[in-house]
Amino acid sequence: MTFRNIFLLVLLTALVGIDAVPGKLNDDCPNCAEESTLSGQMRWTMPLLKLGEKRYYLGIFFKANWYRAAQYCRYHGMHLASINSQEENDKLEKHIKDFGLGHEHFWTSGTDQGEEGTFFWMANGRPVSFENWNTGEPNNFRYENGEEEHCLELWNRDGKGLKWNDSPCSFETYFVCEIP
Ligand SMILES: [Ca+2]
Ligand SMILES: [Ca+2]
Repeated sequence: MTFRNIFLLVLLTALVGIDAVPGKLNDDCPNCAEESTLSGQMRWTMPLLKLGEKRYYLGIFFKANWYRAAQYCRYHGMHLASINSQEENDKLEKHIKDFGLGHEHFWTSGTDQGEEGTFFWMANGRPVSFENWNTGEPNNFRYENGEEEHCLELWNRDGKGLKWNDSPCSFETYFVCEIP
């Protein structure tokens, strides 16, 4: 195939694609939500996981340390997530797995920076009540550079699902925001 033919094929594909968009948008894009169901702020981002009055947003376009992730959520009118029940935990885990990201780490708003060993959700200021720690966590592991673990991540450490782990807050990974 000559370069010219390839060019024409690409052009034709583009034209057919444009023509097909208006009527077939939802068929072609099952994850797309109607604009009218989202606020203007969220219009161009992925749909949110809705749980009762609460909604979760997955920050998966870049990885960030805990502070940067928290700032990103705040900038967009959200907070890093809190997880307050088994139901929230299970549905959020399924949501993440459905995106094919069950092997990744995700920041939540949980932290014990204020008082070692006592975890709070920065999203709402409440102490962690429902718990889903992995075996042996939180262990406040101390690294060679002196940093200890004060920020709560979701991590499928041993194939048993997205359990909780305290991790160094400087670690850069994906994150979950929530809209209360
Ligand atoms: Ca700690
Ligand atoms: Ca840990």
